[in-house]
Amino acid sequence: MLQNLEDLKNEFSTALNEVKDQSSLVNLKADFLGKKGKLNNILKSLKDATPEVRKTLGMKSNQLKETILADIEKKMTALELFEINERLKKNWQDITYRSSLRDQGLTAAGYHPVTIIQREIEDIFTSMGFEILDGPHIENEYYNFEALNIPDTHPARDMQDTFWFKDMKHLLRTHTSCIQARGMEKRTPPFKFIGPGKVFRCEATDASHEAAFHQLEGMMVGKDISVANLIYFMKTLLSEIFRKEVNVRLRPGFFPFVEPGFELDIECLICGGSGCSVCKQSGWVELLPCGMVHPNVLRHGNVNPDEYNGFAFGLGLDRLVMMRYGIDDIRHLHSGNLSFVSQFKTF
Ligand code: FA5
Repeated sequence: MLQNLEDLKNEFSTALNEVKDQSSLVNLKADFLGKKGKLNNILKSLKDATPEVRKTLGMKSNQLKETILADIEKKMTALELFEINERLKKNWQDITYRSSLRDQGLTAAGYHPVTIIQREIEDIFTSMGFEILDGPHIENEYYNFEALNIPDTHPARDMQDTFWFKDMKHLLRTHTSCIQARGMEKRTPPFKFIGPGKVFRCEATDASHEAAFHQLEGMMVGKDISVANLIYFMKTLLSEIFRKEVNVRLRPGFFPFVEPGFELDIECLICGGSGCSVCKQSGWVELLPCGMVHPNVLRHGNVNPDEYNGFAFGLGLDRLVMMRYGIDDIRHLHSGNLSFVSQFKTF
């Protein structure tokens, strides 16, 4: 009988090795440990054995039962894992947004062209050691005007038609220059940063004007910074963005927060300079006003103008995007039209 138990153990090991799925394993368990199973058959014959043999065989058969149960449990866990992996292999799906859209026969939309160019500019400036700052869309008049050397009664407040809140103290920021006013306060020179974002003006729209558009502010403050430094950074920006020679012109421009101030225009890439609705028939597009930071602005930012100076610029991001991609109306950018947006790719 002991030999029978030993044979049963070997038989079970061989059978277990051949089991390839969970249902066969369940059957195997019933075959060996079930009421009418092989182990019980051996135990039935115990009734004719002597008490000593019964005791030894009872103990041995219990041990065998425990071993079989443990082996079955181990095998069950391994089979479950194997079956899950097989199912995963068969039913593999790329659940990323793009491919699930593709599976449904839809074309994935690209990034908005303003986002594409903004990120390119961020890369250009961070590679030159600039930080990227952010600021609130709802501003108070201090950061939008006063800190930028535009006091309450200054006529320059009318240069940018403003959406005021009812309290007449808060407004939708009219330019990203507020980011320079805020950024300066929290830094000690030397520092340099850019600040991209949406700005809002209460003005009528046309091919090159929107009421909500994007600017990208830049500021560098340190010792002995010159107009030559400003021009170097502007040239680097334009050559990186356009990757070809573009004609630019620098002319004097008035902004209360810079002295001297300049307007950097780009020859219109829509009409090649011959005149169109984007450049208002002038052949040039106002793109990049800039200048040397006014001492009063430095003072508002707790920077001593006798020790430090700097430059600032306020790039018109939407217009740059229009020039880069040859878009002949700014309103396309804000149309929310997916087939328009999905045409754009990075270089
Ligand atoms: C300013 O907003 C200044 N804060 C820029 C500046 C910063 C000057 C730092 C000096 C130093 P301006 O109003 O010109 O300047 O606007 C800057 C750029 O934004 C323009 O050159 C133009 O490219 C773009 N822009 C202005 N108004 C609109 C509009 N309504 N729609 C689309 N783009 C506009």
